[in-house]
Amino acid sequence: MAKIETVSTTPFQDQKPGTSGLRKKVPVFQQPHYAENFIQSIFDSLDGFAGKTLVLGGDGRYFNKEVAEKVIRIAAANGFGRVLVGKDALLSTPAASNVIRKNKAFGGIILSASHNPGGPDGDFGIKYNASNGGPAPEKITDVIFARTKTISAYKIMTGDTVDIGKLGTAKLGGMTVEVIDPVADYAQLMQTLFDFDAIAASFKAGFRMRFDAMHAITGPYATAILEGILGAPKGTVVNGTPLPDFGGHHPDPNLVYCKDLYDLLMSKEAPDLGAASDGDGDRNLIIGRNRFVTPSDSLALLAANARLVPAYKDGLAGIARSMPTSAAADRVAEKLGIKCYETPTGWKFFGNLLDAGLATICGEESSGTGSNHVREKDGVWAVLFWLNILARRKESVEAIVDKHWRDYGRNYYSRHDYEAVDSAAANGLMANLRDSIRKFPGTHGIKAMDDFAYDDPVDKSTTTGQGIRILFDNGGRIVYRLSGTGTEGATLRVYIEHYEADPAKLHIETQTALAPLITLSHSLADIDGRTGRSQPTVIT
Ligand code: VG1
Ligand code: CO
Repeated sequence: MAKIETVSTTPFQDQKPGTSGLRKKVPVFQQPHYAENFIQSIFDSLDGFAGKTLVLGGDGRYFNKEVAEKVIRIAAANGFGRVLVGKDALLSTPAASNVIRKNKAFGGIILSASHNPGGPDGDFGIKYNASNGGPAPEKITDVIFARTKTISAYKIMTGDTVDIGKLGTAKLGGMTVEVIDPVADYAQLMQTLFDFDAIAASFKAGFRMRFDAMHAITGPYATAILEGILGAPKGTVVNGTPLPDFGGHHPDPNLVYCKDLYDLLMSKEAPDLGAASDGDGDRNLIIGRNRFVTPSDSLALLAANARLVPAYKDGLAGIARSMPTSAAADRVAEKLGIKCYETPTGWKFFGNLLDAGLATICGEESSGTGSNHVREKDGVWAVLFWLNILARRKESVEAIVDKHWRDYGRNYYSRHDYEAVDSAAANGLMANLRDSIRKFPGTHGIKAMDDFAYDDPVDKSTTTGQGIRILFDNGGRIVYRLSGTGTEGATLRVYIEHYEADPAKLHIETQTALAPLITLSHSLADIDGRTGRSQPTVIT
């Protein structure tokens, strides 16, 4: 018999949601009451969900099912009317966003630490998404965090079991649990957006790609859509079975963790397109034969070619990019005569712009692109967007990118990450940069410097302290910020950008083109002296 129990608990002091939900090591989440406290704190921070629908899914990483069961039991005890859960508690992040929107759910809980490693010693995460399908804005995550610090009890439905490995509907106490196919609704949505006939025809005519699902959530989605609906040859999707530890790999689709894919695309055997997605399916990597497309360029290119895609054939209302993302998209917006919004890092800041119809396409330098079709970034969507463009233009990725650079100039761009540095040292480095805001301009060709703040044009909220920007006279830029998704010490991210309009200088190796700014990025912040690191851990 199902029964509501009230369990007393004591607060944990470290449950502050970061850039995208609460992320901690698995053993932290395994502490008694840790996950329960956070889930109850989410519900305590929301009003009016009695009898309403909650969507639930995750990226399948280690501990996913256990926490999913806790969410279902706590939701039932707190009075939700229905939980819509992906089979085996699986849903990619964009698919969860779609399920929330399609079913007019009250909100959703996504279990994921995205691109962070998984497994018993890896990372886990919990994120709340609101009824628009997007990550809760800061005004909600602040309330959740405050609640985690005072919580004294949580409610949980005990007894009775629900099998979430089987499609169908069951009851837990007064709540309905509906187990849904994680892929079906998403695949259907994609078919309403893109020219599937044109893409299928290009596969039929011999177009070849490799999609690396990195043993993460997009395996089933990519297999169903690319190989199933679009008729790409079997084997197009590799590493397509989601594993709790992602096969021991780091499910971050960048050139470091997808080196095999990169090498293949640079080789004689290269297919036309290489693509990959991350742990929870919201990021994308795009590599053409012989040409890696930076995420910042990809955003600009998708925007510039949007009219080739049925869903965007009437043009874009606006573009939005996170502040560290390169200004390549700004140039496209300018030419299109539309606005380009610059937001703080994290998809939660795009939600208002999308809801208000101010932006249609959004992107981040960290391999995230998406549109108003959901309220999350969307890896498979970005790949289909590229396939649609390629099918319509019938040119190579390389040719399309080259032409874009000739038309708009090139924003050379790279991000240097210094991972797991001492937190005090990282905070000291940032504080020191903040103190230099008045001192640096006028030296080294620096035009301006600030600590980025964002005024949301829709809800009028202001978010401060979002990263130090150094702007150079020649259009170059260095940005420093600390990661809000890491779980070990601090990660310093340094974003370096240089704009080049000279047609004779469009094909320089990126790190070479950026070398003077990279050197300056070290000295201006005294990275080496303060962190003891002379080299970044990861360059993307
Ligand atoms: C990183 C990226 C950011 C992205 C966030 C979540 O955040 O820089 O652009 O939105 O990850 O992406 P941070 O704070 O570590 O720089 V995901 O795919 O991890 O949900
Ligand atoms: Co992700």
